[in-house]
Amino acid sequence: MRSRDRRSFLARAGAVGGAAWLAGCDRLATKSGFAGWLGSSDGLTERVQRSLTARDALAHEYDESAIASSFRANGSINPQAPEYLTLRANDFRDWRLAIGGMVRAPFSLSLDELRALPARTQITRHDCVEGWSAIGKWTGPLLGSILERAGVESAARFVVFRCMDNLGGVGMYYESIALEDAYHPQTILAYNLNDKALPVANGAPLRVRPERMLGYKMAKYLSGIEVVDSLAGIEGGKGGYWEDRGYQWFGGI
Ligand SMILES: Nc1nc2c(c(=O)[nH]1)N[C@H]1C(S)=C(S)[C@@H](COP(=O)(O)O)O[C@H]1N2
Ligand SMILES: [Mo]
Repeated sequence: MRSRDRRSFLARAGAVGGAAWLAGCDRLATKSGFAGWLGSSDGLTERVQRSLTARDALAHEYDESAIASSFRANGSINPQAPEYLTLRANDFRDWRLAIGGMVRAPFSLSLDELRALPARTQITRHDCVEGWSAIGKWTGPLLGSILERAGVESAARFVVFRCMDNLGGVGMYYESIALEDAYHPQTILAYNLNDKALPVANGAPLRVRPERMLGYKMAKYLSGIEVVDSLAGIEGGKGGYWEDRGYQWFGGI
């Protein structure tokens, strides 16, 4: 990133974080007593976790020697949606990632274009709520740099990830994170796992890695990224495939 870009990137990240924090305080101040707190446990978990750990704290990064010999795959591991099979048959040469919603300049990127961007590599531990962990090495551009290029509108609050699989049930997999977590310095769009193109089982051609979050937040098989100000009108309205089925939205670790 050029230093001018970097400065505006940091200013943007700060502005978003500050606004979200103030909104949180506001909610706290206007709630009448403890019952109000309990009534919104998801918001409570998010607030408590955010206050106990610095918002921009980094996930631990490991040495090469810690990398798991084979990275476990979970959830969808072999999507059968016709659109996905067509893209896969041609090694994703016709796939593009669409960036849209509340941005000034929507655009899309091919896999080659993504691979040409400045990238970050990080060796981190993936924690699934089903009770397993695995350490892997991920490479790809910062999500923040992509958002910066699109120009996020000031009223936007969340980034929604659209996926190309449906876990065999109704509704496609999707996920969402707060803008401040999208600008985290370890939130990347990964096209490589352990220095090789992402295998189909782990999300080919592209997945998101918000490293301070649980496994289900790490959406695989991305087709698009949408910037929004509310999650209410999307699918089940809870911000993600598993959230619509009862998982907690924030998913921070
Ligand atoms: N599109 C999509 N993304 C997904 C899932 C899925 O089923 N579909 N499963 C989630 C869950 S619960 C976990 S633990 C991780 C698993 O990632 P892995 O297959 O690379 O281990 O992906 C997450 N992202
Ligand atoms: Mo998971």
